[in-house]
Amino acid sequence: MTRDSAIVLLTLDEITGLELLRGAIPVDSFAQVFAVDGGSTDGTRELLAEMGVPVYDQPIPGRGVAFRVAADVARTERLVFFSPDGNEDPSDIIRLDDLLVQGADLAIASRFAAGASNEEDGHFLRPRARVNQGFTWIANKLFNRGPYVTDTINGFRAMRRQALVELQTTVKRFPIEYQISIRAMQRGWRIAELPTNELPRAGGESKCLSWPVGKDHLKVLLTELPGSRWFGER
Ligand SMILES: Nc1nc2c(ncn2[C@@H]2O[C@H](COP(=O)(O)OP(=O)(O)O)[C@@H](O)[C@H]2O)c(=O)[nH]1
Ligand SMILES: [Mg+2]
Repeated sequence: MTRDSAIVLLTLDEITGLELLRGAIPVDSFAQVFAVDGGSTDGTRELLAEMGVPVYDQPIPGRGVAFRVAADVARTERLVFFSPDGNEDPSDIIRLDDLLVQGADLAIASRFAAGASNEEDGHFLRPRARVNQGFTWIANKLFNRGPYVTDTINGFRAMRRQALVELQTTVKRFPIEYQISIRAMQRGWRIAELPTNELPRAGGESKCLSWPVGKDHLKVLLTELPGSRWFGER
């Protein structure tokens, strides 16, 4: 039986990862599978077409914009966002959807939960992981009244289509996930995490440049601050 859920592939020049993972994405279990593409020119779009996956364009680039396009075009109750760049383990796709079925409002594949691992494990300084965990700590302090969320930033996540619409997100680029996590916390939504193993990028390059993306996360923190525990009712 297919799930009332869609796999949303987020792509911007991910031909290598997509070729590697195409057989491992559980397309048959889901009612809908589609891609939102940020303007790939490396053959990603052609490969998606060959796989029979519809490709939707976005009016301007950015993952945040892609999330909203996905909410517009999906016909299912639930959405699982999967980025086929090699970092995310496709065997977690169904597990994330299951967390929603079990009652979570937001399901996040966590790179920092007990039993999880992230790309930088084994490195000495782990700068990216530390900055990630710093932003997560602040979000928990400012906005969370529920159990500690260990990864507020990872893009590998699932939620109901209607919940995404309700959050009225505004972020255009990478920190869309941070805004979603924060707004879910503000509303006291049930956030469930799944420990995941972050794998190495398959090919191509990360579009997530540390400094600009870090700055964008700070901006999200500032814009969401009026809804924090400091300003809101306690
Ligand atoms: N649809 C869409 N996908 C994007 C865009 N920017 C990045 N992505 C995809 O989002 C995923 C994560 O991006 P990546 O650069 O790997 O970030 P990192 O994993 O944080 O290093 C990849 O699958 C990218 O192809 C965009 O503007 N639109
Ligand atoms: Mg990646």
